[in-house]
Amino acid sequence: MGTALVYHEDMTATRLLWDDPECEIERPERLTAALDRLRQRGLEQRCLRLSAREASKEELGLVHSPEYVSLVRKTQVLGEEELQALSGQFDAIYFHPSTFHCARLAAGAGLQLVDAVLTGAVQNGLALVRPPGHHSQRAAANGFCVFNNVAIAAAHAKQKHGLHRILIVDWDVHHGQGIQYLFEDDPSVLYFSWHRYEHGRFWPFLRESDADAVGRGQGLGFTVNLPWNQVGMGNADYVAAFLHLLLPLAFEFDPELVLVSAGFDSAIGDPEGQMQATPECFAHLTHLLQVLAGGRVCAMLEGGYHLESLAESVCMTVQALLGDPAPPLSGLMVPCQSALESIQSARAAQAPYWKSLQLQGQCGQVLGCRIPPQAPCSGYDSELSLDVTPVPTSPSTHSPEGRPPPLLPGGPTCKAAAPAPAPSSLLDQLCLCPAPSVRTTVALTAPDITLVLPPDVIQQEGSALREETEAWARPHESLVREEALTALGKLLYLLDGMLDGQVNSGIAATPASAAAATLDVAIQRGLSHGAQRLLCVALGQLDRPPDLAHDGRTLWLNIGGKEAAALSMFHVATPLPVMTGGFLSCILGLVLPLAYGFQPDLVLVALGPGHGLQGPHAALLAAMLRGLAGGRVLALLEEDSTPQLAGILARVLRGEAPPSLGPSSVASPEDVQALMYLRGQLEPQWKMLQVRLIAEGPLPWGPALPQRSVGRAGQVSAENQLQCRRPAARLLPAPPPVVPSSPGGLKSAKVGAFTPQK
Ligand code: X5A
Ligand code: ZN
Repeated sequence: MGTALVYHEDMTATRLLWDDPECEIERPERLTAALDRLRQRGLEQRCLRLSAREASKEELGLVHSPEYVSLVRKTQVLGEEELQALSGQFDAIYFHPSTFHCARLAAGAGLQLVDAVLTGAVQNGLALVRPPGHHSQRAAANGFCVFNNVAIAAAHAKQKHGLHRILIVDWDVHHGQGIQYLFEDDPSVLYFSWHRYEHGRFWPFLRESDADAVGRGQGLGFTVNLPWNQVGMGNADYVAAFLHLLLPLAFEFDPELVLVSAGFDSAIGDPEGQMQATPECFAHLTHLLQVLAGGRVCAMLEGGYHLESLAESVCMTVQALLGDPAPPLSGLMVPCQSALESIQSARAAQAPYWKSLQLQGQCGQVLGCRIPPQAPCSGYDSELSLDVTPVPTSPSTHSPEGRPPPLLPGGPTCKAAAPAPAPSSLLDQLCLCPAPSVRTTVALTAPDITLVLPPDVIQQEGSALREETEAWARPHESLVREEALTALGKLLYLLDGMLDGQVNSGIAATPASAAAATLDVAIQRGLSHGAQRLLCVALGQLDRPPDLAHDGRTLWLNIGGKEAAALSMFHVATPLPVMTGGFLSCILGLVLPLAYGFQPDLVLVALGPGHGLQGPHAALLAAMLRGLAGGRVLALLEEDSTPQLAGILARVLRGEAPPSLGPSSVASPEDVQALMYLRGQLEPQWKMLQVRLIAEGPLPWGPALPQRSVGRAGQVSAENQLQCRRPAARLLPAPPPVVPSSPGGLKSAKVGAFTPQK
């Protein structure tokens, strides 16, 4: 299934006819700049192009009053002076004789996109529209917006497709107060907006844009506002907001559809937003949303006034929708103090309504913390700079100042000197090189596994040279057996393909008895072959290789250990959470913050003996880890894993959405305790873990938690089912077969000894 791009060139017609400094930034070139860049990058050609239609009177009536719609209709025949006079009755609005036509196309484009996604014609898509919509209200135009495109699409998805849970993510830098007003008491629409607020001193200057506006009546807790009180918010702040606020609620809500009010005035260079997030950040935000709702994501353009920044950010969004790996984020991944305060106050305001926030809140109190004085945002008054893509990771990304401090109090000595800022690091290359032609390769050893692989996933036949394989195997007793050697040879060949940039991601299998040794070799090989920072997520009974250096080049994370323990900041173990809710908070609250903070250029994820992970959980983990290292992820499986597990991993690694997990369960007390313990240990060093303001300096290291048996994620007891935040469950109707699918997608390619799967 592909990606739709909905557009109509008529939407370039509306424009400002008189002098108005506030409105002049909303101009036709916004659309043409974005579209031209999509064409230049070959992205438009990979999408299913849909020509926008006009929304009908009835469809506009889902959200707007009939009187307002006819008022806007009448602007078609007004002269310039009358248009200007009418415009003056609204805040930040201009009308043009073409406004009614354009605004009906903009709303219609959203409807077409939602129909294409909900009928199964495409997986996801973007509507490139003008005028924008999210400020528009039942009977009022506002902030360049005439009809509320996203709100109309949501109402339509409910009415025509029978949906019960829709998530709206408004990443535009302005508060979409229009959407908030329209769904304020509606529990079937969860509305999330972050916005420049500056304690109420930024447009639209509304008290109800603050974090304590959480909805009303039945809709309490279904409005989520994250006000930014300083400008200069960047990649780390945005990712932290997703990991620690939006995504926990979104998983608990379990949406059937995600609508994005995709304004790019929240990107660097924009004159309205004054923020610092780089275009690649939007690939990550999109990627993070694609794990929801089975990947049904409909993005609709809102703001975005710096043409260069807008065009790049639109490309990043479409790339992610197409399933391409996200380029690594540049800059230090340390959220600023003001962002942390905002995230914390939104979490506090929402905590009464969301189980996923409650348990952690309690633990925060147990740990006891004091609030440090406010620090300014990094880069808050810095000069705007927007690199023309590709944006190379600046050497400062790798500088020691940004790395966590070298020594952990109480932990073993570990030298965390930052890896030398090698100009040839994979991370730098990732930014400069085109994506590998082969996206995913599967190197399996058991030929009897009948894998149903997507056509562009390559089955690898090749193997490393025998002598080389034996040399790597020599120190390991468990690698002397012939089967283990064969598997290792294939793994080394695949790993080399990834490190040399021929292949993006892969899956390799190994006999269970050789899993630990094979992983050890894979780490050594990765580090000696160009990886600067290697993240290893080991599930099940896999011990950290004994001679792995504590030099900051490897971050070892074991999920499935007996107890939660941080032996150093680069060596972390946690038990496998028992409940789905615990698994999710482990991923969002521990694994991804560490991973984003570490900025690896290679990720190994090993499902070792007794990993206990169910397919959907493994798929979610792999899908989310794919956001790191430019998608350079190697999954290591046991040979006797089911074809289903290998198949689902192959699909998410090539960019398909993981299946949704369904109703969530709350985390067990043990899950929460383990997570809180590790956060307490690691927060001082890994700033992306922070969800509350903690004391400057390290927290005291407490005693290790008592041992507990290894549980299984996903076993949900009835009393732990969450019902309250999930309005009436109802399955989506089976998508009827519809129209042509996207012509895009990567073709099978033959590279070296990689041969296409039949
Ligand atoms: C859609 C959008 C902004 C209006 C700003 C008025 N509107 N000062 O970004
Ligand atoms: Zn905006």
